[in-house]
Amino acid sequence: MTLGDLRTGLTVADLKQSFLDTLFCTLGRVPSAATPHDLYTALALAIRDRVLKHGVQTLETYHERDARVVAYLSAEYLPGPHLANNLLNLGIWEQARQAVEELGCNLDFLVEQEEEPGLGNGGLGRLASCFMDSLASLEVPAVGYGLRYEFGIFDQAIRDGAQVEITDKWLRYGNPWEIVRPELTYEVKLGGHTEAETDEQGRYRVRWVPARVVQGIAYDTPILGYRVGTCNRLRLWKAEAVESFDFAAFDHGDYYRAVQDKLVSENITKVLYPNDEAIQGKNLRLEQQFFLVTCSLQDMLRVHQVLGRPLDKFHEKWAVQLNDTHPSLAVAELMRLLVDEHGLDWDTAWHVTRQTFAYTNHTLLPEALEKWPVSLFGALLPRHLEIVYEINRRFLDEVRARFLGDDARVARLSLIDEGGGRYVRMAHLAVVGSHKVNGVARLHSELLKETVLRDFTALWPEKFCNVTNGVTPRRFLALANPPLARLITGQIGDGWIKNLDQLRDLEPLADDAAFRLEWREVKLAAKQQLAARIAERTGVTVDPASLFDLQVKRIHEYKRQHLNVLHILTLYLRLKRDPQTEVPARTFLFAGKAAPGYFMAKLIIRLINAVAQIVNCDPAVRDRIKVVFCPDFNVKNAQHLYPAADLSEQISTAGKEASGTGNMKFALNGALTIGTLDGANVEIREAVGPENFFLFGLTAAQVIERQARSCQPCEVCEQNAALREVLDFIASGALADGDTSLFRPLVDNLRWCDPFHVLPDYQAYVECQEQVSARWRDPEAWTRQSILTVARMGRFSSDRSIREYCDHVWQVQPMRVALAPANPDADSTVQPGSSAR
Ligand code: NBG
Repeated sequence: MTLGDLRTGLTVADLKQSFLDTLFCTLGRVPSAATPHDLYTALALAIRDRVLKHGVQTLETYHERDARVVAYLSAEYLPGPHLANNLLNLGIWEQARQAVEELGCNLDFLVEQEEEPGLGNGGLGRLASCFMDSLASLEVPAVGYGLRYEFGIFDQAIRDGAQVEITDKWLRYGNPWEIVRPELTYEVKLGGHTEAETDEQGRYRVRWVPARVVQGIAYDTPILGYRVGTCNRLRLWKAEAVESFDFAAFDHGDYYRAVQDKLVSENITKVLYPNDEAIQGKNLRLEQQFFLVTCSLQDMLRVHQVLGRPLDKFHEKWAVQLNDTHPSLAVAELMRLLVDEHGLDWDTAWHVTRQTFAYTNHTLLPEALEKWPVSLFGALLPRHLEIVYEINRRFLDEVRARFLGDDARVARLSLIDEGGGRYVRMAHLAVVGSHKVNGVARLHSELLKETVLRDFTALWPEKFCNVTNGVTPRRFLALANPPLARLITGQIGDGWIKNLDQLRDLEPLADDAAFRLEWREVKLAAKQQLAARIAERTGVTVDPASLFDLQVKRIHEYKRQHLNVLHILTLYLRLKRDPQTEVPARTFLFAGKAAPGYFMAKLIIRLINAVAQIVNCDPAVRDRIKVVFCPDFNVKNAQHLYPAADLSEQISTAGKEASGTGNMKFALNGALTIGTLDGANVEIREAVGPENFFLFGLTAAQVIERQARSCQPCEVCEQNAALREVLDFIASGALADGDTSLFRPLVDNLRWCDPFHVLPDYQAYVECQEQVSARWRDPEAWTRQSILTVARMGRFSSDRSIREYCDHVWQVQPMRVALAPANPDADSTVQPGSSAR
């Protein structure tokens, strides 16, 4: 059997025919009756055919050559729309444009129809997707495992200045990128109890008798690399009822209960948890985590066995990365599968487990360090609790032997937190069960070793390393900013797309006045486009010639959007008092979602919108400063924001932002950064040069020291009249139609607690912003710095991050996938049932 050009050919004629055929044969439409979404779907399916050709070839290659494979385990992914990315990676953007144009359609319009999978909260999920892109582009054998949430992160609307959450029905019109694999289903046990017995050979065996069983079913999405044969896959699990189990469990005829069971089972992958303050203790969340790890590990074990490999060599073929603690149950689950289900002895299984896993920590914030009440854990996963206890017993024996009599240390290291209530500490489980642990930026990795994982560092110093995050230049420059990509490619060729260090060749052009002019024109065009989108979506008009000052990311107190607001109000009050004040025109743009249960974050959104209301309407300042909150920040919308930024706000409290990746996306698109010494800012500043980075604020060490001295925020207020004036202004009700209660919690929190050190950084921030304004007045100098920034961002490609993981964590080599010609003459007879797919 061979595949014809119709399904795989890349010429305009092939694509055109394929598009029409798919529209007719798969969707049952003729062009005249098709909706925009039909047309999008037909094109997506036609392109998917091309991508799948790579996918099939890739799997064959991995199996034939018995590849060592990276399995990235993540509860979140934010891939963004697939169509445009696949066109870019296949290198057929122009052909596709022409093909649909000849049929009277516009490619940009079709691309715009795609609804993105919002299967993550923010940076962590987007990082997972950048990594999937880089793994494929670097030809590394890999699979991503995750959850197919029916409802992803909520869509955000702004009504009367406040966030409103709208259910994300992303699957409503179907998803052309996924392929369901009904034959790949795994049983997932939940609850119940365990029974111990001694088998015929006299071995101690434990049987888990669950109270419920559901099943996980695989949905695959192909992840194609950039201009390579490699196409890896993202395998997402959906929960379903095991009908045979349901129906056998009770009297026949109890149809309604059977249906009820189906509903309950499907709940597990119903919805993504927003990263609220209090998700811990939510049973369903623990069910999700277990569901993810058991399906994924059973899948890996199945492949391993189909290929005839021995189980005690599992770790030689799989390198499993735990993306934060969400999948850290995998440590206990692999032990259970190997010992209970496959009969390995404990020591062998433990060796395999530890060599298999590595763990990435993504936060130091105490509220985000997962711990589960022992009672809840034991009720859902009785066997896993026993296994955790056994791992802990053996581990603490080792600790006691090394640190004789140091009971405090034993308590600190234990997998069980006993200080008031008993909890399973998931980070400890992940560290004990992994051979490598990394943070996501140099500063973060250092702080990790000094703070939350300090005792582990003393125990196993060699286990800890750093891999600074990166972002994919395909999506965040080539795709998001075609005019800038073209300008760069026109000068230095397109090698930068695969090797971002080549941007360095732009450096000499910073001194070229003609190039600087082109650079400015590209930026201005991006700002004009964004201005048009803003006018359309919010009704606010902004001046593309003004300085575009952007802060886009999740709304959180530690990220300090409110510090940004204090600066805006400072300018505003200054302009009110003295309209002659020289303030270069600035447009302040915000975007980001607040967790639905995070009161203070939602109040910050209200504050931003209230300030926008006042400032944008006040004739005294109009045209000097404008404030806009762009609703519904997601990957798709973000791609319009980064290219239009002049200034990138990275102003988190030092020591709190593990890395940040938005900081990289902005700088890669030529924005200058104003920021603190936090997360990857530190390394970005080093790379672009301190003269090209607006630095302010306390260092992480100073923050810790202030905390130790329990400094009072009001002391700062007493010494700073401008700050007092701004806080009084907010408290006065002037931003809330005279209502003094609305923003009181926010002002009081700053005045009396200020847990994120906003006030002590205020003065430095305002002064630093004055330097920004001064620099902006010199467009040539600004442009020069913008070019140099881009030229020096090569290090922040996620390709670099992935190479570091490959070399220092996974020990995995790339494997070239040779593409068969479009019409292979060779026999490719299908042999059913022989596969390790
Ligand atoms: C986030 C950090 C970011 C970091 C991303 C990706 C979590 C738990 N952590 O600073 O806050 O860039 O992870 O590493 O979402």
